[in-house]
Amino acid sequence: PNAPIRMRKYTASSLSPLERAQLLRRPVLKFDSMITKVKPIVDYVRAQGDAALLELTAKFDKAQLDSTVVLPPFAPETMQLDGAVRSAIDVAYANIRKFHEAQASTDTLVVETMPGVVCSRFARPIARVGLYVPGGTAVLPSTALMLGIPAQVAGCHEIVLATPPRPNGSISPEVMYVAHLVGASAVLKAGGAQAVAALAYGTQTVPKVDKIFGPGNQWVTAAKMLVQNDTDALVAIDMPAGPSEVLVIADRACNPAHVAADLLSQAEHGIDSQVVLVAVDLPQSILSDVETQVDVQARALDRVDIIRESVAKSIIVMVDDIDAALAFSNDYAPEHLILHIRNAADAVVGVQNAGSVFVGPFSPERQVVIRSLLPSCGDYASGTNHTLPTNGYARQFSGVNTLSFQKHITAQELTADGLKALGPIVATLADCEGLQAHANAVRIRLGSA
Ligand code: HSO
Ligand code: ZN
Repeated sequence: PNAPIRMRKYTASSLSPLERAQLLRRPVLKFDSMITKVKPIVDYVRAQGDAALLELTAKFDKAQLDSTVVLPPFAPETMQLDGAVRSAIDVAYANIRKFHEAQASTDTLVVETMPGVVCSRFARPIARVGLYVPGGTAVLPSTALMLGIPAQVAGCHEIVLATPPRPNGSISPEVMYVAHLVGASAVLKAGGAQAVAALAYGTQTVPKVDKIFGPGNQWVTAAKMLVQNDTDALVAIDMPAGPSEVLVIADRACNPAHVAADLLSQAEHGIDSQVVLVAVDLPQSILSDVETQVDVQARALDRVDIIRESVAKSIIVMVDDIDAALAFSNDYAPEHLILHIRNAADAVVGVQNAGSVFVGPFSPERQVVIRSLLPSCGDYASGTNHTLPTNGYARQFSGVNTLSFQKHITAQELTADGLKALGPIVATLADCEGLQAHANAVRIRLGSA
């Protein structure tokens, strides 16, 4: 317990390609074995419905329930909050709502591709969505906000919020209050793979949903991936979520205490979390200050035992310049990217892969106002979403946003002239594919069948 809380250190320029590839990988997640463990649970809930859900909730969450579903209006006594917490949730709600309202696809897109041929695209909400809010080592009303607000803004008809109950059978009043704010149509008191199965297939009392969102432990993630592949469930998922992570790029302009604080903010999420510091030509003295700050600040935190394990999985990579730093970061594709560097705003053009970027610090030369570097602001209340791609999936996934709760439908209209011009082209292509009925559907209208 007295061993220093310290990240492993590497010099980028002396890594072999294999070593570099290994550093870019996250701590191992054994998905095949997780799927094998999760499948019997999913199958059991699918077959037995509520009875299975109640039994598994008693087993895993130690809660004896008569029913797992709570419908609105939610009783005021289930959402009783400290005044300061309620106001903080209200401000966070307003900011997140404002940013997510601006993202909604509301206008119909109309393009005339050739005279008389008009193509259009419009959005509709995904009707029924399931939002998974993890329980476990922390209560997460912020995750309820991050998932519930875009669902509400997109106009989803049914919003089912699932979260594991506490042993006394209740849900934290903070999460219940958020469920009320976002207009949840039901709260499901269940967690883990059993909650995901109930959302995917529905039970006697749990409504089946069309898409499941939210972070979770390995059981939840494996269950989401399993049901997504079942054509009977006909359900989509937001993304394969994994443990929280952050990559900080720091140069000699950085404040070592701030760098350490930001690294620790994500390291405290769980023992699987990983944090990375990319040090740009950092003098040994500043690097030691950062390391000392990590150790000293971590020891003062309640979750020091979690941090000890996540920091042990974490790394410092030393690079010569900002280009090398961005190259490493883009290959790592972090969930959160923090720029503790001079002229940080200029570096953003070089960011190709990241869930969310935190830009700073204050750049005195250009009289730029102090920018917030805090990933904590984005985790809670600035307005951006904190449900972000992890594990390197920032290469191909966006974080959860309002469009995640909408789908687009396309349409077209042809005038007589449009058909006259386009019809022969279509018939030629259909003939070329040997699909006579396609060609015929055009020719019959052109009067040339
Ligand atoms: N950093 C987490 C979200 C979170 N932080 C919730 C605090 N509460 C994943 O981005
Ligand atoms: Zn966080």
